[in-house]
Amino acid sequence: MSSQTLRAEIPVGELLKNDPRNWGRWGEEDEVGSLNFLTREEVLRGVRAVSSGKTFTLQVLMGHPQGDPVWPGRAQPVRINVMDKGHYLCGKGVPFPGHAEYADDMLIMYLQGSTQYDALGHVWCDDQLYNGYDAKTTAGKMDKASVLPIAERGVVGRGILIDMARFRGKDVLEPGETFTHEDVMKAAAAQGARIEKHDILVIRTGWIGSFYARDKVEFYKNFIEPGLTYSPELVKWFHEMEIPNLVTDTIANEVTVDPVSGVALPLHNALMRNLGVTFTEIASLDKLAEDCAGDRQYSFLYVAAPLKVVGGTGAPVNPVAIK
Ligand code: UVW
Repeated sequence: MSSQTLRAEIPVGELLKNDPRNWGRWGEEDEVGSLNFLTREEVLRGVRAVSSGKTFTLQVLMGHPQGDPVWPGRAQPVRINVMDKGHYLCGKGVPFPGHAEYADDMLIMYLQGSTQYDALGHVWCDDQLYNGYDAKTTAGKMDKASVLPIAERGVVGRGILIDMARFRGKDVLEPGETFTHEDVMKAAAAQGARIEKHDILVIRTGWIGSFYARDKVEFYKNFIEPGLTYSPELVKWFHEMEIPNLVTDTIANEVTVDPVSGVALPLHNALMRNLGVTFTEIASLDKLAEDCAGDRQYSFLYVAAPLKVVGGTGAPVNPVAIK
């Protein structure tokens, strides 16, 4: 997180002090939060959303020729070949009995440097993570509320796409453009869709899709993404709707700095830390959105499981939407 973007006017804990929390709701040892709402019945509700069998993968490319969208200050993923035909040609290939040859490579990246799930403990305030875990448990690796329990559980349920960019008549929302839960419901109504309790909420802004066509210096200059903006009413709505997972095509799932309070990323604390809503960021939603606009079917079975990284603050994922 770039410190230059942080200019909180009030402490985030103070801003959120009257908001609801789900701490203890699923026991003192819980580490998957609102994913507990995704029961077997919810999986079957997701399956009932499938009608055509069309599938869409929602991860961005890793190693795109135009660069990969990452939070300012995070390095690009680097993939390195450590074995290929070139090694054999210059006598450095590993000889196998029978003369089979192979290519091999490695990837160095931020675990949050692609489409990814945040661990519930990824962001905190007042020295406490989701469920009240001590922030000192993050030292060295995340001993509590890491991405691993999310990875082991997996995320399956009914997803619904809200195409906020299309609703506003744009290809992509403006930098810093905000929207509320009420806008989300209005966009759903305009789509002829209804957000149901326990839906996995997938919101398209067009932002990540636009990244590849933009000048990168411009993209990162005065970096401020469009997105949902904090209000107590929005938090109450997420709480009452029991939303298990928020998926967006932005790097951080919310407007970078709340224009009212000046707090950076307050929803990471209000939704993820306090309610246990899992965050999926940097999703690629343009193809899915195009198809939904075509057949007017905005709901689908959503299936995802991040990589099982022990102690990880997050992990890459390639979610699949099945219509
Ligand atoms: C930051 O650390 C900025 O948050 P995220 O990776 O969740 O976007």
